[in-house]
Amino acid sequence: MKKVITYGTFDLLHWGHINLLKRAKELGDYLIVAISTDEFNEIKNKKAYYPYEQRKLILEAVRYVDEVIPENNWNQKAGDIIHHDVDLLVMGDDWKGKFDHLAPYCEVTYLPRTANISTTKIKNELLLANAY
Ligand code: C2G
Repeated sequence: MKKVITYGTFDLLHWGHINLLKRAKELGDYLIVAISTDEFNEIKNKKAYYPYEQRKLILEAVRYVDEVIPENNWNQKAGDIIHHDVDLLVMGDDWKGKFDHLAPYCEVTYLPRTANISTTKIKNELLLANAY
């Protein structure tokens, strides 16, 4: 069984996230998503709209996702790969090159980001829409 892992905040889950999860699952048989905790998001300077428990609940409802684990820090990936017996790490290509150091532990693949959608875009457009 080919196990795939990916990492992210996955706030205000949108079709760009779904495209990533779908493609990641298609590259293996089992997809683990390590979702950033609220504490780790502070370190990432990201303020998620939904707290961790809600983002986890939503992700667990996605057909492509087999397991959700917490992402607590930048340094847990090698341990996760070993502990969960992961064969492939998948990330959007805004991260291209950033995880190549994990190649000794598993395959690393970067997939093209989905254009014209992001959590920031959603927030900004909602702000504008309600500004006038
Ligand atoms: N993504 C995408 N297309 C978009 C938006 C996001 O393919 N339009 C991908 C990102 O490249 C990432 C995943 O969806 O692989 C999750 O995106 P974020 O929630 O923004 O994750 P990020 O904050 O980049 O956290 O240790 C890694 C970090 O936790 C990644």
